[in-house]
Amino acid sequence: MKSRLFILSAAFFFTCLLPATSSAQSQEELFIRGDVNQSGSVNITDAVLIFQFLFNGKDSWVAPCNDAVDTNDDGQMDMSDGMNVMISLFLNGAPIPPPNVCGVDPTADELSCEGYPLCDEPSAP
Ligand SMILES: [Ca+2]
Ligand SMILES: [Ca+2]
Repeated sequence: MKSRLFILSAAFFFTCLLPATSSAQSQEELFIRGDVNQSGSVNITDAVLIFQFLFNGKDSWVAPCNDAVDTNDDGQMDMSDGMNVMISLFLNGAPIPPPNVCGVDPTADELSCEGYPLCDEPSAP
């Protein structure tokens, strides 16, 4: 009887608790906001990629980290994100919100970051 209880408890643990733990970790993906192409810096190429993504559709290019595309940190991926990069770079606009070096998203939103290998490297910026 005790062994059945143990097996049921172990099955409950592995089916219910472990997936919740791994999903919580994926929300803490490190990234650099605005560095869409993961080059280590934010420049005009990132703005071009954002516009390409928006105008040509997801078939033209898939953003691996939607949080990096959301350059104004409003929880949406739209034209204002590409414009925000251009204004920040060329018109002395407000700086792009953090994280400006590898870090987690300080604000809660529906966007995810499925992969940002640049920040996984030991000498990440
Ligand atoms: Ca970049
Ligand atoms: Ca946005």
